[in-house]
Amino acid sequence: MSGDSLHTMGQQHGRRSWAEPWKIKMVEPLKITTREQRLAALDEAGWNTFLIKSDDTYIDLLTDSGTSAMSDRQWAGMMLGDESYAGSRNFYHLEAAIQKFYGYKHIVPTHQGRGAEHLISQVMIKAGDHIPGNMYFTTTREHQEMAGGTFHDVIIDEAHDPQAILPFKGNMDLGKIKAIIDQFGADKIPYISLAGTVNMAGGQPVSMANVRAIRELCEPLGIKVMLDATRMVENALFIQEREEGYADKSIAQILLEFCSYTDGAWMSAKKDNLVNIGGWLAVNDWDTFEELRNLVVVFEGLHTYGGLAGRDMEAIAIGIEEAVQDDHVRSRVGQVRYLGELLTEWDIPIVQPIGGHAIFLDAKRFYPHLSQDVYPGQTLAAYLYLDSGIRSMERGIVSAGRDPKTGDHKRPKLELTRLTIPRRVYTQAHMDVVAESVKACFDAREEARGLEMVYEPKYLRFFQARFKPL
Ligand code: PM9
Repeated sequence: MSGDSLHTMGQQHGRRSWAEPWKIKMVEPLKITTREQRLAALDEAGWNTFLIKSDDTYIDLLTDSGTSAMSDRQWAGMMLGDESYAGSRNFYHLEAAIQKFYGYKHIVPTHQGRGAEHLISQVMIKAGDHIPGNMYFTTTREHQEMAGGTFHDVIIDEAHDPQAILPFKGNMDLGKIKAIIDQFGADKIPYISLAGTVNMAGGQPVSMANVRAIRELCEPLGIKVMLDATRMVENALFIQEREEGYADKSIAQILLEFCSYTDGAWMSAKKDNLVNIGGWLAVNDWDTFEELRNLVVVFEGLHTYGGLAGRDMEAIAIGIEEAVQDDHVRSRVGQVRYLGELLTEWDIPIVQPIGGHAIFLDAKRFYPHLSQDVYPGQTLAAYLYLDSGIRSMERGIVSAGRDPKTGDHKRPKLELTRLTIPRRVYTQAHMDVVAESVKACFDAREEARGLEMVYEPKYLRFFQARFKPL
């Protein structure tokens, strides 16, 4: 069939679909288990999806972290790894890619995002400092608290309401930042912790107008603006789609402009940068860079590898360039939307609007008969696994942990179960299977009983806690 007749056919049928901008060169078989096997696996894993073996998992939506499929160019780059201890050429490729696409001056590689969070927190935060941020992230806040800081959530109120429809639900409330400045003084605020597409709020974006306003407020007061750039590329797509003046700008242009309003960034390259391991820190200020460069050799490795192999740095450098291609970002977020729209059509409660990297099931509305004390988000993740072997992650009271001062549970308003879509890994047919399994759990929702926590680790308890069904 000629190109012309294909085109005519599309018009006759009145639809033009989008498709992934890649084809599959290598496949990894998936294992389908029986319900009995899954029940045994759940019992063994203490009803915590983090403790289930991946071999017992069918479609793995635990996280989009380190789970991307790399491209043939990235794999080819791996073969060009320069594994010299010092001055690996791949470091310079990585440095050049970050400078070109994110615009920062000085770069420190780290083994992954939390390695970068550790270093930046130790260098910038003093005991008694206060850090305003747009909703907490688990590892980010842990490092800020371990460095002696107190985190304050300054995201707009609507971000805590899963049903509030706003284009930029990840925005910070400037009034809340001003109140913290008034209460503690600007000298007690080393930086604003600004995340692109806010993970715990459902992957909700921040507008360009908001980052510009934050910059204008903070710069005269000497408060730095530091970006968690982990999913900033996805944030750029929302700006292109929703913010006036950006429809004709490329993702790369939007990313560069956004970063220009910030003083530096930390990055889990395992997400947007399309690799299985890696992270980095980038700052514009030389003195901060010098301190980071001194500290990286203590915790991560020499400042030209930071815990990474040369081949890993090469894969990140190539991944950065692939990640900012408009067709890539559109199809990545498009797949998330496809799943979200199916669930919305079936009246299944999810966080709206649909975010960038995941669908967040609203466990409070899914299981209205379960109180937060019996962990509805964790329960839903367990029942979904039991139904089909699909693995998801709790993002509610278990993830929130305990208040370090009082020891009480932190009780987030959002009690969610996250279906996180790895990049370039699953097809739309997989999304259909996922949606149908969620629907089966929704239809059987009244049968769900909650869980009891029987083992609670001290730090980041959601990773290793164990539960028993009630
Ligand atoms: N995020 C996620 O699944 C990995 C597991 S932690 C539950 O969402 C942000 C916004 C992240 C993030 C990790 C990190 C830490 C920093 N910021 O996992 O250490 O979403 O590379 O990055 C996970 P690393």
